[in-house]
Amino acid sequence: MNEELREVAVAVALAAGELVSAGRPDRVEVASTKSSPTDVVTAMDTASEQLLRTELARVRPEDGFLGEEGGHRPGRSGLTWVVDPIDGTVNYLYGLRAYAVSVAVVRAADPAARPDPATWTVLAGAVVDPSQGETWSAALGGGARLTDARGTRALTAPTGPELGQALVATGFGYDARRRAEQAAVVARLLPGVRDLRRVGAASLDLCSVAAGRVDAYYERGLKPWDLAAGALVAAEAGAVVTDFAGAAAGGHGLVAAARDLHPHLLRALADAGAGDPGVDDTGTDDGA
Ligand code: LIP
Repeated sequence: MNEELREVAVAVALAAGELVSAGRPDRVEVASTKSSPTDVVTAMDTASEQLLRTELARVRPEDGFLGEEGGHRPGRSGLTWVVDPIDGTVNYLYGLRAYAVSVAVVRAADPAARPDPATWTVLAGAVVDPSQGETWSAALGGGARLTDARGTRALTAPTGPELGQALVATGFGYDARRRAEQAAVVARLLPGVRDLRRVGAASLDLCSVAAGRVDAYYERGLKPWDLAAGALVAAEAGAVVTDFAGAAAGGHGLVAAARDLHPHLLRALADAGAGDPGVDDTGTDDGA
């Protein structure tokens, strides 16, 4: 079944990816804002989510749906589709190429409740990067794959360098106080690693860990839809994905790294204060 779910995730993510890339106007307007003035929504975010919601309701009518823009609709099957219609919306707004459509299906611990990364099981997922023509996918127990113009290949994450040689990706939230905390962590971590990368789309950062394009990625404050599919791609490729304490990842923290690097990075992040109590730290992964 997980392979069938992977195919559904890939098919609907490709359709939404085509919509947002072919339909991108030369000048993208901000339609509205959410948690802060820099947390923007474009008309394409909404159109992409509507396409995903409609297609998934057609092919999987019993399943639930949780989308970044439209919230949660419970299902009857015990499975819920968790979608980010455009991950990297600010990049999309500015015409930068690093944006993706992320689609995952999860089995939540409590089928009636809003799916929570700390307790859910991701069964399958797909991340479509229209600009690169790349489709990343994974099925629980079925491995991770990358499909591009050269064909489809299985992904196996490298074991990783020692910390001082590690190329680490990270990200910053939409809350200015949170960004100040994240900048302080970066200032403490940076001298101890090779370098940092800020791509602007968690789903692509996680897939880059799976492919060894970076050695690690960490971020705090992610929403369920930012991490659902990419975390499975990274884990199925053999990387380790946890929170700052080595437990299940979620909005309170996510660290994805090559297997041998992960414990060393966890220690360095703890020393840098990445998991310390901070702004807006409600402990819940409530995205809306
Ligand atoms: C983005 C994440 C990214 C984070 C941004 C933003 P969005 O998601 O993918 O990792 O640093 O602040 O949350 O808002 O483009 O879906």
